[in-house]
Amino acid sequence: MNTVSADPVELTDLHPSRDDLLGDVLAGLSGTPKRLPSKYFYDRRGSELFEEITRQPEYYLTRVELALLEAECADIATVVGRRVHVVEYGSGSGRKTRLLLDALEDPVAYTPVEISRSALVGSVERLDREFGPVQMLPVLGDFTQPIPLPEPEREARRVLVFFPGSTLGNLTHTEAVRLLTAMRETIGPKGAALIGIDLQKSPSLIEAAYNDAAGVTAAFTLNLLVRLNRELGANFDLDAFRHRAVYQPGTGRIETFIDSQRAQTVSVHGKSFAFAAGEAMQVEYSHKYTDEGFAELAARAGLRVVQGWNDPQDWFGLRLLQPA
Ligand code: SAH
Ligand code: AVI
Repeated sequence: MNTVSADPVELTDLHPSRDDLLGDVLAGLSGTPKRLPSKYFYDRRGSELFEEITRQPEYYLTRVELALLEAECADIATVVGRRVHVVEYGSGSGRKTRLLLDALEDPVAYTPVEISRSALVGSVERLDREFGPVQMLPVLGDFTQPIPLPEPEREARRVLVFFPGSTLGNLTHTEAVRLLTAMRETIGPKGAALIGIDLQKSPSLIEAAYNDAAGVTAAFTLNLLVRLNRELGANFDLDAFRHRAVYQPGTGRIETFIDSQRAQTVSVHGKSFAFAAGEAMQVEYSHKYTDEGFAELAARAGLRVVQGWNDPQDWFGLRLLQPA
């Protein structure tokens, strides 16, 4: 770990992708079926494309969660209490953070944990300007790995983990329980976690959100191959692969694939990988939850749902968790 000055805010750099990208990609391409981890979508261009996705009419998640936060932030702030240290996983542009920090009474510090350097630096610069008294303690890191929590100068009454966007849904249930368990340790006995979850609804609405007409989600997915070409010296032919996202009602998740359009061989860091015509490489899950399903995941991690807020259509929910 080293700390570099991003004047006036100090950024703790845990070097999230440097060591893992090559090993994860080689392992993922060697398996059957081939897989790539979705956390590697978020280089600078990937973070920009994600923001563009949030502005697509089909991608209801951001619009609905922002409106839900606007409507319920005052209530959430009352339940959470004053002088908290907010720790946010996968904070992205920080648009939702603003609403939370604004509503909370005298928040002490803000620790975003982000894998995307450009998203982290941009959001912290904006938030620092807007929330001067809140100490900014950004961490460039992978939230699936142990994250040492920075210590704020002012003592906080409790830690609040904020994890909006249904980013939890990008993890398998086993990975989600592992992350929620680590979260319980991070918040300690007095802490709480506020998690955004996309709820199960009409499959056609869900599927449309991941297959927008403008093709932004497809560009976001395929940008992963652009990144591998640049950073790992791979030679994926962008015209020979296609994005495909399918909702599986049985598992309640969107499964996103990159399909090979023809038989071809791709070289990554000097190693060759053969793709059959039509072969699918699995690159992302986006789980949609039921109340019972989410409460069960939380319980497996030693957490219980103490309060919940849904939008008027029950499309998206925020759940406040505390140690059971
Ligand atoms: N919370 C924001 C952004 C969601 S996009 C919102 O609700 O709109 C998911 C964000 O999580 C991206 O900014 C991405 O860079 C980050 N992310 C994904 N996997 C991560 C990981 N393993 N560790 C840290 N950040 C991660
Ligand atoms: C960040 N995450 C919750 C988004 C999602 O909906 O799964 C990422 C995304 N993938 C395609 N579109 C958006």
